[in-house]
Amino acid sequence: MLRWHSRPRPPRLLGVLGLLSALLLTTGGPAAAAKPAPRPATGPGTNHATDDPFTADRTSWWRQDRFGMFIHFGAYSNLEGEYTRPDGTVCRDAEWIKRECKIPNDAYEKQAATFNPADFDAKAIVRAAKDAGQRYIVITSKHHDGYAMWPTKQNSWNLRDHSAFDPHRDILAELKRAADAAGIKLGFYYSIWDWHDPDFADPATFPRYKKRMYAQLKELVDNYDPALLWFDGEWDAVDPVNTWSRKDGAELQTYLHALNPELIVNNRVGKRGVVDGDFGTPEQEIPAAPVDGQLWESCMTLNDHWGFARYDTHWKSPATIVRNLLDIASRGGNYLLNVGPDKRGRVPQPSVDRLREAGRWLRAHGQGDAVYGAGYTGLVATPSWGAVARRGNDLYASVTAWPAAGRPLHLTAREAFTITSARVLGSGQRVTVTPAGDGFDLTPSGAATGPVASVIRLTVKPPAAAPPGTGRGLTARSWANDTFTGPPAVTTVDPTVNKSYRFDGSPDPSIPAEHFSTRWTGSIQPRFSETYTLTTVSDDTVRLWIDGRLVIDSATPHGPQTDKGTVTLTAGHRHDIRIDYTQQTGEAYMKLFWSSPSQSQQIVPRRQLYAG
Ligand code: FHN
Repeated sequence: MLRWHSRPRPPRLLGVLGLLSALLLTTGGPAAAAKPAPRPATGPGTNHATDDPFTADRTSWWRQDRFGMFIHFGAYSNLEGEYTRPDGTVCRDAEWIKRECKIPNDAYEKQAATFNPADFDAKAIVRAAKDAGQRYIVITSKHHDGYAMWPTKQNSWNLRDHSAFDPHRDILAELKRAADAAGIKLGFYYSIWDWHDPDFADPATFPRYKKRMYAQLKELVDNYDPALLWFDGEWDAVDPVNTWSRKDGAELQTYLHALNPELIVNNRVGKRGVVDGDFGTPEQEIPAAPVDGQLWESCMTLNDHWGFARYDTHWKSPATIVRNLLDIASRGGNYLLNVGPDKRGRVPQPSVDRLREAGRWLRAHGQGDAVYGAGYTGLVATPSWGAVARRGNDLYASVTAWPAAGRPLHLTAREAFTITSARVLGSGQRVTVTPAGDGFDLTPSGAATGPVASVIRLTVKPPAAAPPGTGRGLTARSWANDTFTGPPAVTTVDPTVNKSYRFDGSPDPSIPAEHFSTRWTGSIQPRFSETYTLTTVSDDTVRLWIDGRLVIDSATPHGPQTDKGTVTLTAGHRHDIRIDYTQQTGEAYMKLFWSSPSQSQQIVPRRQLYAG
């Protein structure tokens, strides 16, 4: 049993003055009037999928902004990456230093009591993010060591009650005010895994920990109004044992969206799955292609540590930062790049300098258009010489290997389209565009515009599109059994096939959460005459036919998974579609996405689906 700290503080018996000071000192102004949290919808008939993160207004800013600043800052920062043991040996780590250096609890608490980030300058941090072109910030509110960076009322292991810091300050409130003033979104990282709370480690007392965790998250949402919650520490672990489950994640998502339906949440709220939260979180890596069935954000360190480590000078170059960002944006992802402030709260100058250089490239010649609001284009294949992102009817070819004089850059087209103009951003040089083989040859007539990357903006005439459809959705027949047996219990018209039933939901209040099935029928109407990729996210089974041909056959019961099939469709034509879906036990999901060279990945929209 981990008994690291005095048990969480019981509600303080505050006198009037104490209560008044507590109200005045709470973050973000007077404490929100106590109001009962709205009761989240659960139970049979509930579908927890309220929108398509790929197209929802709720996620629009996140999908446009592309580039964010991660900040790892906590009690561990006070050690600056080094701990000298009583025997004089030195142990090194950053945010894991308590664990990796086996620091005794009392020694870690003793050092935390000296933590005084007096030089934490929220305005300077926000300015550094803006100078870098980072349009949102995610700061650790509580890492695995359990130390809260705001004046939580749930325990005394926090920056207000256990530090040498000015008790009248609140760095999260300061950062919120500075971010709002600068038009930058603010999110909070929150570790589920908690090395400090004595109730975390024991399954018997874990519910008490969860109660405090929910209360802390409510404090963060109510007092700071974050745009995003970035969970971590969801994995199965020992010392302390981490019993966080998929069901815990499902319940927490429901709770959070009852607090604020606009919140964006990452997939580590659950167990880092395709159905958890709004986006996937590859770490220290860049996926080779768009991720099926989920938005994604690649998070990385700027050196080799998340938290501050005074000896770590292995900084990424501005060129690496920009090229990573271009690759990520061209595959439809976001880039969350980290800084680790030192024990005084200062962001290391080498971080600020490199980020500023990256921002300078983004601001030069409008090159940021290759990132902000840009995304994956299925029209062309990823070239060997750089990355290509699409933004409306412009393709941004970011060239990191400029060709020798007179030599072409080849672009492989996946679908017939025409290029109506080509211009190197920041240069007046002519670019010759020649149809060649399976695409085009782009031949510049001058030099690269710089050592990092040169951007050629190609304005294209995309493949013809049929007008938007007038559909209202597919006919959905659901049975209270998983064999489609007997007359359907309920028949509806579903605007989309976008179902997150999780553990408690079902198609109708009359249908239990387990052992049910749904058959969707009707027609699907593409806007382009192209080869479409249909992607399902399902649990437990799915089979999908187009015009009577079986395109997806995933009939072996499974957990949440993606399956894909391709089919050539004709613009404006209504192709028959049938989907047979079964839920047996446990979680239940069924989502239908499509994509094509001209269509980025999305839940198939209502207007392109017709009942039948
Ligand atoms: O253990 C943490 C680590 O300290 C850091 O916070 C990263 C950032 O995403 N997440 C976990 C490792 O995956």
